[in-house]
Amino acid sequence: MTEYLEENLGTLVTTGGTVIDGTTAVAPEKVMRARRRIDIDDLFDGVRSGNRTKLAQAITLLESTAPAHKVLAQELLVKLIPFSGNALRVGLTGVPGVGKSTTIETLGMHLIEKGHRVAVVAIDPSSTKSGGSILGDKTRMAKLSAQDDAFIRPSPSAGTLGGVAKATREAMVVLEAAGYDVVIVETVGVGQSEVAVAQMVDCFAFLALAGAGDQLQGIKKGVLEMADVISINKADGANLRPAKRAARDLATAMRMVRPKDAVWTPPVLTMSALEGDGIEKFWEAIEEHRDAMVEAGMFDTHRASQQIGWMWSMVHETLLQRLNTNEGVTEVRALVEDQIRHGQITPTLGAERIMKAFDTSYHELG
Ligand SMILES: Nc1nc2c(ncn2[C@@H]2O[C@H](COP(=O)(O)OP(=O)(O)O)[C@@H](O)[C@H]2O)c(=O)[nH]1
Ligand SMILES: [Mg+2]
Repeated sequence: MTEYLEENLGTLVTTGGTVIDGTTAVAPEKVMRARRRIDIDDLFDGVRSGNRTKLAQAITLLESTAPAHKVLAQELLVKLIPFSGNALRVGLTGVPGVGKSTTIETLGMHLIEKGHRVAVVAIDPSSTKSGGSILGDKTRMAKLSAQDDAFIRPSPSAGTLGGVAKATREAMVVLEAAGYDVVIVETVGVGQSEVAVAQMVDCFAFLALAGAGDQLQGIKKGVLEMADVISINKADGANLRPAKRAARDLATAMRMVRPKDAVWTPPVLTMSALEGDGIEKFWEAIEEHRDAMVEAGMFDTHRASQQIGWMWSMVHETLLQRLNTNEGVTEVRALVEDQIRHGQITPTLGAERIMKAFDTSYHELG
């Protein structure tokens, strides 16, 4: 079995009968025991044939932090990857209340009418504390969630942003292998989650509102730099004119933002997710962006560099985990902190000592 894992999972190293998945040593017996309960071939067949229960189970497996499950999850992914990659991946962000869920409901129904199959996943860093907010409001997506051609998955409610982002990327693989050809990743405009989503999608869409007066609400320069499509939502009723004006102002402001890709200027649109006006144009802009990227030969290279970036972010996270649990570091950390507190050594020297303790202890283990 060890050989099998080595052959199939580049990420796994084996040492003395112990499987190491980068962070945790997993005893082969544990993997064996988990394998008796979880049938990877059965999950694979279920996902490929569009069985929703199996699909949900597969994603749950990917979200699991149990070391033995992680091994099985990677095994499932390796089988599914050849069947993935065929969806248009769209990120959607904006402050709470801007209308993301409403947009997904209206857009999702529009896409299904056009013959697409739509999957929705979420990254919500607040869900760890609040017990889930994004997509918790399935009532806003009542119609979409009742569709056979839609699959809606709330954000995993536990784990670090890195862990949740990993689970979401991997869920995308599974959803694509299940035949969904549009995957929408929703996030809130909080912290680093927007960056994480921008790094896993083909098109990053940003929703904003026209505020009281002529102020634009909830706009950070950083998010404008990441956006491929911008839309001012709630352009309806008395809000229509302010929304149009806000869109013009924002389009002007966008000229000051460094373009992300030379071949594409992010359009600033207006729409009413509630009434449906402008939703079609919103989708057209997303498709035009894709076409421009494909034509420039940048679509696939963008995805490839995302994959490489993803690998490095996992390396960083793993290193950090190892550092935090390293015995040598644990031994010296209190002393080093104390020396810095009393001005006996500089932070630079302290960092050197921590790293030396880490290196030494790490090599001794190996
Ligand atoms: N008037 C108007 N209200 C909207 C529109 N889109 C969303 N809303 C309302 O704004 C509130 C928040 O919408 P929601 O989709 O839950 O926002 P989210 O937090 O970004 O997901 C709800 O009461 C929606 O009905 C719109 O286009 N026009
Ligand atoms: Mg919502």
